[in-house]
Amino acid sequence: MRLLPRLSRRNLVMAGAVGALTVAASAAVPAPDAQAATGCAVTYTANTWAGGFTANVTIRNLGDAVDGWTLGFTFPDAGQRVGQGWSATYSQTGAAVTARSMSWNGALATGASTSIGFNGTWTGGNPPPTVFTLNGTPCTGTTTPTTPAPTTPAPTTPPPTTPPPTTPPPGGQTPVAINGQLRVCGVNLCNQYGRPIQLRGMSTHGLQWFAHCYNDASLDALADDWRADLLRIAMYVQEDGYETNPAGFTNQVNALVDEAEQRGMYALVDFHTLTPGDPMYNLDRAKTFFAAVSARNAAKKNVIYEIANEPNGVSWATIKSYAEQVIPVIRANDPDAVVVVGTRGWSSLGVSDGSNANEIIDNPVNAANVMYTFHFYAASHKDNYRAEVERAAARLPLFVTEFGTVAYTGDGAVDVASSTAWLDLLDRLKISYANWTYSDKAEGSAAFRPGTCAGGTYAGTGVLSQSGALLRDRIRTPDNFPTA
Ligand code: IDC
Repeated sequence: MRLLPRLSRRNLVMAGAVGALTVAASAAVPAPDAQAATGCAVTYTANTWAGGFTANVTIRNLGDAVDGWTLGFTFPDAGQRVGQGWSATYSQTGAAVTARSMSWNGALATGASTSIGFNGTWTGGNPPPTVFTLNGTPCTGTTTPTTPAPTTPAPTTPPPTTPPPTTPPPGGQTPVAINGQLRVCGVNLCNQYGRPIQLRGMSTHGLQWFAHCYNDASLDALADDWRADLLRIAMYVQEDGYETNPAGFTNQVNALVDEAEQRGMYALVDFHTLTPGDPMYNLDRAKTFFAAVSARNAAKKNVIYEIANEPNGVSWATIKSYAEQVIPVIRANDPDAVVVVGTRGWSSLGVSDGSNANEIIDNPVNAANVMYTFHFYAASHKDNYRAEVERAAARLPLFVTEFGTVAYTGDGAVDVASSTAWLDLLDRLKISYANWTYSDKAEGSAAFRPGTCAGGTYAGTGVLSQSGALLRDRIRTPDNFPTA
C-alpha cells in the first residue's frame, strides 16, 4: 500500500472501504397533458467505522426545476440511525429517513445537484440505502406510472466541471507514503528518514458550521489539485462544538482523519479552544476526547495532535501544566505521535501579551516529541512577530497550526506583502503551516468564494477567493521531501 502512487491509492480506497452507490432515473419526454417532469439521481457514499459512519449524499435533479425538496430513503438495517447532519433537516421514523432542504439549497434547476450529509450510528451492519425518492418520485430508473415513454438512462455523475486530476508529485507518492511516521528532531519536524521537512496545508473552519465543505470532492481537490500535505481538523469545543455532542464530534474528527489518510495527507487534530482562553476549563473534555481519538488512530502514521488552539488570559505555567496532563493520555495509546502545544497570548509565543519565547525556552513542557504553536494573521502581525519567530525557531520546534492572510478578526483585505514575507520565512525555516480556512465563509480568510460548498466544484482557481488563490499557488509547488 505504502508504495502505491497517489491516484491509485485513492481509487483503491474508493472501491474498498468507502461504500459508494449511484442510482438514477430520468423523466421521459412529457405527454401533452403531463405533469411537471420529475427524476433524480442520488449518489450515497458512507465512510464506516465500528458503530458509526459519515454519509455524503449528492442529489441531482433530472426533472423540471424545483423550489424546495424532500429526499426520502429507508435504511436496510434496523440498527442504522441518522445523527447530526448538515445542509438539510433530517428526521427518522423507524428505518425511514427524510431530509428536507434548507432555505439556501432548496432551489434546484434542471440538471443541478446539491450535496448533504450526516453522521450516523449502526449496530447490525451499515449497508447503503438502495431506494431514494425526491419529492415523492423514486430515483430508481423509472418515472411515475403515468409516464408512458421509455426512459433513457441518466448520467450517474454530473458532467465534468473540474479540471482533470493533476499529475501526481514527482515519484508519484503521497506525503504520508514518503515521510511515514513523523518525529521531532532538534528544532525540526522530521520524517521517517530523520530528515527535516515542512508540511503545508489548510485548516477546516469550525466543523459545527462547515462540515458540508469537507467531502470527497473538496478533499480530492486539496490532495490532488492543491497538492497539500496537511489537513487541520478544527474541532471547536465551545460555540456549539464538542461540548454539545462529544460522541458526534469525535466521530466527525475520526472520519476526517480517515479521509486524509486515504489521500496520503497528514491530519492535525485541533482541539479548538478559544473562549474561555484557559485550557484548564476544558481539561476533562480534552482527556476524554484525546483518549478516544488516540486509541482509535494509534496505528495510523498520519495523525498529529494539537491539544489547545489558542490559550489566552493565562500564564505559560498553566498551559504547561495542562499539556503535562493531556500528553500522557495520548502517549498511553499512541507513544510516537507528535503533539503540538499552544502558547500564551493566542499562540503568539507570548508576544501578544508583552512576553516572548523565553518563558518556554526556560521552562519547556516535560515530554518528548513535542512542538509549540505559533499563530499569526498577516495584516495584524508583522515585523516584530516575524523577528521573534526567527529567534525562537533556533531554540524551539515550532508549528504554525493556523494563520490568516488577513486581520486577526479573520476578515478584511488580504495583506499580500506581509503574507508573502511570512510564507517566505516559514519556507526558509522549514516551519510547517496550515492556513485558516478551507471553507466558503463570507470572510476574507476563507479560501473559497461564498456558495462554493453548495456547488460541488473545488478544484482550479475559478472558485477561489484572493486568499485561496495565494495559498493554492504557495502550497502546490513541489515538496521535494528527502527520501533517504
Ligand atoms: C473565527 C472565524 C469566524 C468565527 C469565529 C468564531 O474566522 O468566522 O465566527 O472564529 O469564534 C483565531 C481563532 C479562530 C478564528 C480566527 C479569526 O483560532 O477560531 O476564527 N482567529 O478570528 N485566532 C486568531 C484569529
